[in-house]
Amino acid sequence: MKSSKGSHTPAPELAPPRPEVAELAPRIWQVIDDAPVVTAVTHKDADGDTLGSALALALTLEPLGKSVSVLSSPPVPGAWWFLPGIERINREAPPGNTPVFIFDASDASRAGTYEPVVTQARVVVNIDHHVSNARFGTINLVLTEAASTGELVYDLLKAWKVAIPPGAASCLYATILSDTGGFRHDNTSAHALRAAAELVQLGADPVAIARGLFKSRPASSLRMQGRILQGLHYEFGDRLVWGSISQAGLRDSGASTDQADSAIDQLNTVRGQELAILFKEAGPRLTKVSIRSRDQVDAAELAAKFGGGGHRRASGIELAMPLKDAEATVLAEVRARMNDLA
Ligand SMILES: [Mn+2]
Repeated sequence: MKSSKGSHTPAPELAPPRPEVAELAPRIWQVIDDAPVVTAVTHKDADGDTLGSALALALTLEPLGKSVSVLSSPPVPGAWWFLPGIERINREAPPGNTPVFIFDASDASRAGTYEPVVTQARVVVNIDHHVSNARFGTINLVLTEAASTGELVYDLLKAWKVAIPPGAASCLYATILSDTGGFRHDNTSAHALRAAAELVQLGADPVAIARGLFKSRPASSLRMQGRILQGLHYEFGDRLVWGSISQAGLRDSGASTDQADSAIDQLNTVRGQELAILFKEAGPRLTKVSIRSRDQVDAAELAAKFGGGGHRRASGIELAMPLKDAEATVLAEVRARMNDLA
């Protein structure tokens, strides 16, 4: 038995990485083995998953003597200020001829401004969990059962048997917390929960990440939400809940249109509810519509009727119409469907 010097914390027992990841891991390591500089690219309109994945790679590889340039198409949303390492985003100009990792992006165009960095790279490692991923990389680590792309990055780091610093663990934990909506969406799996627990063992700070994700909204968001909630309409015995926010309403509450995006989740909290719909006036002739459904209505199919898209339980539409016309158009279709439900 080894003698312990001072306080010795035993290394935590970690579950093995997914076999699919373990199989690809040596090939991916080969790509960066003798590269002093690696580039990590996020998708545009960056979210917690793409940023957390890229930053975790950077924070893990740098102590191993590699320099990692993290690129994210501007403007990078300010909401992610709390992620460890966020200050390093876009600090350097895109370096030429390095291996490129891209995270949570279904195709190269999702890199936005940095699309050429991806398309012109010699080697691209594409790590993602979207069903729609186009397998555009030299190496494609794409597993749709992963709750977040960061979960795959975590498996990769485990397969490489590299030390994961606490900051990287926090970034990876944030990818899981944000992509599962705080462990509420239907991608909340035992694997995701186990990974989250392990990341906390490795030093991730769940309080700081939860505070950053859920307790750091500007007060104007709450004021705007108050206006939306006050004006809600309840139909079909509360099974349909809908509301809207006008440009004037946004101005009065001091909120921006993108702050309205999270309000839909407040509408989708009523017991026995089937559909939540939020109409946002984005301009005199432009209305953005957010849809959330539970079981009976396919939100993706409903949105597709109006040229929109998304998932079964969450979708969106952009209508080239004034707010009132957009409400009337979408609600006519919605009410017909609600009438058809049992
Ligand atoms: Mn994701």
